[in-house]
Amino acid sequence: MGTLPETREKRAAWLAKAGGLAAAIDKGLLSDVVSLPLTEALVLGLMRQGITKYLMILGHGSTELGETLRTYEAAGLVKGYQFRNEVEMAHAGTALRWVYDEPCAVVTSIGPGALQALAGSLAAASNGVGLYHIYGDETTHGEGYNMQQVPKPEQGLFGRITGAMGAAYTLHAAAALRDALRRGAGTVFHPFRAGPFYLNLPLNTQPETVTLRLDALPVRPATQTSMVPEDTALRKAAELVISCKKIAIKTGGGARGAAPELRRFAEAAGAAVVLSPGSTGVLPDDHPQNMHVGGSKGSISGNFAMEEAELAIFVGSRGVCQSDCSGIGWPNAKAVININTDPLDVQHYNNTLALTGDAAPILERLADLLPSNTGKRDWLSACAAKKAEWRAFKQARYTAGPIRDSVWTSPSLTQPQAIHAADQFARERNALKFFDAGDVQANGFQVVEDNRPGETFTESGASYMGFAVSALLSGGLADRGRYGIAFTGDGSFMMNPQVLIDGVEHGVHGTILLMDNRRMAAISHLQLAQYGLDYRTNDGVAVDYVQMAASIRGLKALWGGHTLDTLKAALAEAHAHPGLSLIHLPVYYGPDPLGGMGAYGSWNVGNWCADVQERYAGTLI
Ligand SMILES: Cc1ncc(C[n+]2csc(CCOP(=O)(O)OP(=O)(O)O)c2C)c(N)n1
Repeated sequence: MGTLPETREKRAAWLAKAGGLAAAIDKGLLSDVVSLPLTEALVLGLMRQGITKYLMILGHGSTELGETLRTYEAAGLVKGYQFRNEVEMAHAGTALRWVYDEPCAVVTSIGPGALQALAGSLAAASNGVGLYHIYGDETTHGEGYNMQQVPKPEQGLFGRITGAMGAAYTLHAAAALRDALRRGAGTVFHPFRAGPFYLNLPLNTQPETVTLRLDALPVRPATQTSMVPEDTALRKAAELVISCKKIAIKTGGGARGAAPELRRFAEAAGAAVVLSPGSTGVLPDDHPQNMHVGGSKGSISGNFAMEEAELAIFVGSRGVCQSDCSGIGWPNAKAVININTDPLDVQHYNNTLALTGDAAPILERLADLLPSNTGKRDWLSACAAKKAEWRAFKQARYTAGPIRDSVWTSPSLTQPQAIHAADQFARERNALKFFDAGDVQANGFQVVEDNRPGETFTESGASYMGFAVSALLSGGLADRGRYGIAFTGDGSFMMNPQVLIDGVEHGVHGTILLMDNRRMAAISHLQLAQYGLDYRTNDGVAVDYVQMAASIRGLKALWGGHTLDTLKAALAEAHAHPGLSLIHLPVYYGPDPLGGMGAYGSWNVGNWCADVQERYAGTLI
C-alpha cells in the first residue's frame, strides 16, 4: 500500500484518494524512499508547508514545473492562477499572504519574467511578507548561452541577483531539494523578518529525478513562543515612563498585532500615540491619545507629539525615512525605549533602552508595572488641542466643495474629499482598503479613520506604484476573499492595468477608484516644493478610463462625476456589481491649499538634503 504508483497522473490521483499529502503521511503510507521528478517533489514539498496556490506566467523556463502543476491541479491537489504581468502577479501573491495569511508560490520563466517578478517582490521584502518566488534559471551544464539568461560568462548570476534581494537558493542538483525547502520555510515563515524566498530552477535540473522520503520534507516551522526581556529591563523602562513628562509612542507595522496591549499601555503611561502609515487602526481614530500619522507627510498633531516628546517609545518600527522625518523628527527626545523583535532594528536610535521581543506581551508587562496615574495631564491636554486643530484642518478640506483646475471643465472633487467619502463607505461595509503610491497614498493615510488594524493596506515599505490595484486580486485567490477598494492614481493604475482582465478572470469582487489628475502629482508637488517648477510629471493625453474598462466583458465601468453625490452613487453601484468595477473620478490638481492635506516634517531628499543632514548631525537620539 505504501508504494507510489509509477506515473505523475497516477500518483496525483492516488494522493487525492488518500486524502492528500498530510493524510497519506499520517497514515504511514509515504515512509519509503521514492524517486520522483524534481518538480513533483518540489510541489509536494511546498504542499507539506501548506502551499497549494500557484500564481504563474509560464515560459520555456518553467514548462516542466507547469506539467507537474497541471497534473496535480487535475487531481484537485493544487490550484493554479494565470496572470498577465509578473509585477502584478508578485503583488497579488504578496497581498494574498499579507491580507489573508495564505502563503503561495509565484512562478515565472527564466530571464525577463523572473526579473519582473523580482522587481515586484520588493513590496514583499519591504513589508516583511513571506512567499515563494520560483524562477526558471540557466542550465547547470554550461553547454552555451541560454536564451534570456544574464548574458555574461559567469556562473550563478540569478542566484546572486535574487540573493541580494532576500534569501535565495539555486536547485543546482535535485538532491538539494530538502535543504532548499528547509531554508525556504525559514524565510517564508520567519517569525519577525519574513520575506520572499527565491528558488531558482535550472532548466536542466527540473526534469531530473530526486530520491528521497516524502515524509522527510520539512514542514512549516512551529510558531516560537513569545520573547519577553528580563524584569530588570522592563522595570527600568517603567521608571523612565514614570519620570518623563512628555512621552510619544511611535507605532510601526510590528504594532499591528498588539492593538489592545498598545492601548492599555498608552493609557497607563499617559503617552501620545503617533502612527506610521502602515499602522493606522492600532488605536481607534477618535481615541483622545491617537495623534494620527507622523513623518514628512504626517499630521499637525502627530508631528507635534514627535517634536515635543522627551521620551520616544518605538513599537515595531524600523524608522523609515518618510515616516520618521529622516532621523530628525525627535529634536527634544533625550531617551528612547525601543520594542522590536529584530535585534538590529531595536538598536536603531542612540540612548536606547532596548526591549527586544514581542510587542504584545512586553506592552502588557510594562502596563502592569505602571501606577494608576503617571501624572501626564498637561502633556495630554496639549496633544488634545493639536488633535482638535488637525480635525478642524481636515474638516475644512472635506467641506470646501469641488475646486476648478486647468484640466477638467467643471470644478472637481479633491483627493481628500474623495478619499474621505470612500473611506466612510468602506468602513460602513467592512470593506478592505488598498492604497497605491503618490498623493493618493499620502492623502490616504492622512485621511482614513481606521478603528482596527487590517482595515487599510498601504504598501508604504516600497510605495510601489500599481501595488494596490494588483493587491485587489488577492480577494479572488483567497479561500474567503473580501470586497475591497483599491485607491489609485492615473499614474499608478497604468503601471498594472492588467488587473482589469485578471480581476475578471479570477472572480474578484472589488472596486478600483481611479483618481485622475492627469499627472503624477506627488512628484509634481515635490518638484514645486523643492525647485519651484514641475518637470516631466504629466502629459497631455486624455484617457477615457470608463471606455477602456468597459471594453472588458464582465467589468462594470463607471464615471464618478464631479460631486460627492455622484461619487457616492458610483461607489454604491460599483459595490452592488458582483465582480470587478472601476470608477473613473476626475480630481483637482493645483495650488489651492484646500486641495491637499499638506506636509509637516522633514525628508532627506532633493535640495533639502544639506539642511536635513546638518540637523541630523546635531541629534541626540
Ligand atoms: C513603480 C514606481 N515607479 C515610480 C515611483 C515614484 N513615484 C512615486 S509616486 C509617483 C507618482 C504617482 O502618480 P499617481 O499614481 O498618478 O498618483 P498622484 O500622485 O497623482 O496622486 C511616482 C512616479 C514609484 N513609487 N513606483
